[in-house]
Amino acid sequence: SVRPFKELPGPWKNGLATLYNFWKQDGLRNLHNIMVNNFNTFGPIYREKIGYYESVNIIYPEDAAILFKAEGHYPQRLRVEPWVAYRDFRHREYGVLLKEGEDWRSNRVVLNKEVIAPKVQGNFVPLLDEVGQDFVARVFKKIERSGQNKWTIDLHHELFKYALESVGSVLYGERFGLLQDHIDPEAKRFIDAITVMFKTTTPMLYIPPGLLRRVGSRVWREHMEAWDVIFNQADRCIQNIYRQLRRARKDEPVDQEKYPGVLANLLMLDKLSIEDIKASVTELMAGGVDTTSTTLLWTLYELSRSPDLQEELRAEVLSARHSSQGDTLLMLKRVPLLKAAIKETLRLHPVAVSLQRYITEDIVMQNYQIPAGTLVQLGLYAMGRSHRIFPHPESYQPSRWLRSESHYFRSLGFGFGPRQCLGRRIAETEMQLFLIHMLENFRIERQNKVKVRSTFELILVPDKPIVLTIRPL
Ligand code: HEM
Ligand code: 2DC
Repeated sequence: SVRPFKELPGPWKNGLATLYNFWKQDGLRNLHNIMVNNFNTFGPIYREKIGYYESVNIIYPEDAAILFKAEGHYPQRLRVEPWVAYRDFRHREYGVLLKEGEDWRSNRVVLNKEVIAPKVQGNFVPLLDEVGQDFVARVFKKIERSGQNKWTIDLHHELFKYALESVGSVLYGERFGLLQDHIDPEAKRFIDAITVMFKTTTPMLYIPPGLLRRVGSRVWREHMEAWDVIFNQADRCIQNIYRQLRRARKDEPVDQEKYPGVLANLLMLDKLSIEDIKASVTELMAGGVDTTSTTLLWTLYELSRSPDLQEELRAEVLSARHSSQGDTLLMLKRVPLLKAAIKETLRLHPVAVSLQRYITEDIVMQNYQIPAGTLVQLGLYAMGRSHRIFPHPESYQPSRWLRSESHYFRSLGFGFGPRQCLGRRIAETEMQLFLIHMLENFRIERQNKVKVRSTFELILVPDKPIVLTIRPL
């Protein structure tokens, strides 16, 4: 028979004791490892209370399927309170990331058509392809300047610029010029602010919102300052496009051929208020930097460790290039192994340590009763590394995604369902094009055999610099 909620194993009886243990284990940077340990100790389902938050944690794909069937019409994930508090404090509108209920849904429906519907990929490809080509040109320049026919570097900053340039070109239909030698210092400030914003979120994650401003006033101040930089920079970009549009309307014709960018389309569509558009476009701009760049860095790291796989991917890319005869959109349909490589990177190195939903109905998982309203977390990092779910989980094998075995609820790097990552289409296109251009032009080699692990800075990032050597083919 089904067992009651109160019999669930796990540290849920004393939230403060768990919070204390959490600090002792350096839980702030180790959240992903603590979850792995908890699954090892308690089994595939456990209940936990850390300070203020109570959740049920699961790891199996079958349970993920049950979870997402119970997410309801307005799926809700864990609210990142410091992000909400910033907006409340500054009287700024929430974007889709933080909206809830009907307000979330009506905004999301409009945004979906502009940023994630399959047909928009055709608009993004020429823009993102150009950014990819510029990145290659920049690498060639660096190689030439080195005088050694190679470039040895920790690419993370270059990738931040690539990612911001990419998301900027799609949102605004314009280039920032971040892949040139001299970049706008404001852009650098924006990039740094996002990293600080993520980093300063973690210490405040388990503290009740009311205490937020009083406790850890320094983190809170840094957090506020980071968001201020992010919002001011985004406001400037948005104002700029808004002005251009108004001028164009007066002076006649907008170029009908050229794709004007997500923001201009949203403004012309006139279905969302200006404040709603600003809020969500700011989130897209901020969400589009560390996420894709980190995933690309992990992918290059893995490819540098598997030269044979790198050759196999290169062969696939070269053959797709040849057979698609200059049609880049078509080319993207002919690189299944490359797409599998991105999935494989997100299996071992997910951006999000977990996916979470408040369930809207009573459910049964692993034979335990879970009441409606409970926060259920799927341990994405732990799932990707579980040998019960993925044979030889430690080995990077993109081809596992092309075999006929079941992939049911196993590839969840971007989340699931109507609340999944809004930037997914941009992220995937941008990452595929980057890897295509890199593989076509360069060989990626590792500098040393140091094993790099993940560390939790709200998103999971490498715990040490990844230094690679890039050589022309
Ligand atoms: C939400 C992952 C890139 C914007 C999410 C979620 C995940 C995720 C796991 C939560 C989904 C859920 O709860 O089901 C990733 C990964 C990325 C990436 C792995 C790249 C490798 C981006 C980019 C953007 C972006 C490039 C912006 C252009 C967003 C937004 C949401 C979101 C706005 C909130 C959507 C909503 O609540 O309706 N992302 N993301 N992400 N992401 Fe991403
Ligand atoms: C962090 O316990 C760990 O895509 C918490 O682009 C639970 C949690 C809740 C929401 C997750 C967050 C974690 C990680 C970062 C995510 C976020 C939802 C969206 C956000 C996954 C797992 C991210 C990175 C967005 C950020 C956009 C923002 C900069 C405007």
